[in-house]
Amino acid sequence: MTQGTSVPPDQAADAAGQPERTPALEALYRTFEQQLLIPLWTQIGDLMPPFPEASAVPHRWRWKDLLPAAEQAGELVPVGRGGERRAIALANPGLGGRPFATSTLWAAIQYLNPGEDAPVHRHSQNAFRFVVEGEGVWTVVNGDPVAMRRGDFLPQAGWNWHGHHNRSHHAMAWIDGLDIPFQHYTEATFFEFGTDEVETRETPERSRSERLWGHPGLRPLTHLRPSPATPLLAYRWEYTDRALTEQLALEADGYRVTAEAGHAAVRYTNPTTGDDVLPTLRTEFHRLAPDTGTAGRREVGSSVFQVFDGNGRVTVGESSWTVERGDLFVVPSWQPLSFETGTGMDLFRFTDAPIFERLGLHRSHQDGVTA
Ligand code: GTQ
Ligand code: FE2
Repeated sequence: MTQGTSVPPDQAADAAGQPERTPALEALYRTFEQQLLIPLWTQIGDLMPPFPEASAVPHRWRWKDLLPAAEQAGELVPVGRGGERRAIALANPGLGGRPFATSTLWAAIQYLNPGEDAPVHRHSQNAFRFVVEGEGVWTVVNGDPVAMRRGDFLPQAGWNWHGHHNRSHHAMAWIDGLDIPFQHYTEATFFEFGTDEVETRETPERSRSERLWGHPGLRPLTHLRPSPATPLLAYRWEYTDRALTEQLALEADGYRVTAEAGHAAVRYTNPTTGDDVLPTLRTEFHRLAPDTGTAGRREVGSSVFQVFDGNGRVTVGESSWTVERGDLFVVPSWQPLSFETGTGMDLFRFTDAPIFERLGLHRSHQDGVTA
C-alpha cells in the first residue's frame, strides 16, 4: 500500500548488492522490461524495509480552518442524491492528492443545514460519526434515528442503510471516519442507493438500539450471538466522560488503572464480543490530566486524532504542533507519538489496528519494549 519510489535497473548499478553493469546485464534488464518483469534485487530496499516506511506523513488540520470551509460549502453546495454527502476529507500530503487521511483511513468534516436530509444509502465501508460540538442532527440507521450531540460516538457498520437529517434550526458539523482507503486499495468496495423518500422524521431522545443495548453489563437474552460489529449505535458522552473521570479519581486514590500516570483511556467496544466496535476500525478516548506528558509510542497501522477539549503539544515523528479543540492530526504507521499538556487535554482517536491484529501483523513499541 505504500507508494515509495523504487530503484530502476539503470540507476541501481552502484547500490549495495547490485551486479556490475556489463552489456550482457543491460540486455537482460531490457528483456525484463519488455516482458514486464522486475527483479527483486533492484527493489528490495523499498519493498522490504527493516520497519514500516509510511507514505502518509504526520499532519495537522485546524478546526478553525476546517469549520469555515465547511460553512462555505453549506452555502454553495446542495446535499442530495449523487454527491450523497457534504463531506470534506482530509487529504494527507504524502498520498498523492487522494482524499485519504492515511493509507487506510478516511476522515472528513460533514455539514448539514437546518431542515436538510442526506439521502439513504449503504456501502461495504465501515463508518462512524464523532461530534466535537453542536447537535440537532439524527443519523438514521436501518430506520432507527440516533441523536448526535457533543461527545457522542456513533458507529455504523458496513452495509447498513443510513441517512442523516437535521431537524433543528441551526447547522451542524461533525467528523466521519471510514475505512474507505483500505477498501479502495484492496478492491473490496460495494455501494447501493437507498430509497429517495425520507424514511422518518422522528427525533427520539434515545434510539431503539440504545433502548435495547445501552445498559452496561446487560444483554438481551434474545440477542446472545456475537456479531462482528456493534449493535449499539450511540456511545454517549455522559458515560465516556464518567469512565475517564473515575479512572483519574481511582488513580488519585492509589489504584493503578490508568494507561500511564495522568493518562486515562477507554476503548469503545462491541457489547457482543468485547472487541473493537467495527471490524476494521478501533476507536478510543484519551484524557490527559493537567501537567501530563506521555511516553513516546509507535505502532503498526495509522491513527487519526481529534482534540475534544483542552490543548497541548503533540509530537509525531519529526513534526510537532500545538493543538486545541477540534484540531485533527494523523499519525502514520510506526511514527512515534507523544503528548504534553498544561491545561489537560481530551482526545478522540481512531485507528486501523483491528486489521493488523487479526492478521498477526500488529506491533507496538514503548519504553524500549517491543510487543
Ligand atoms: O455520512 O454516509 O464522510 O457515506 C463519507 C462517505 C460520510 C456518510 C463520509 C459516507 C458518509
Ligand atoms: Fe455513507
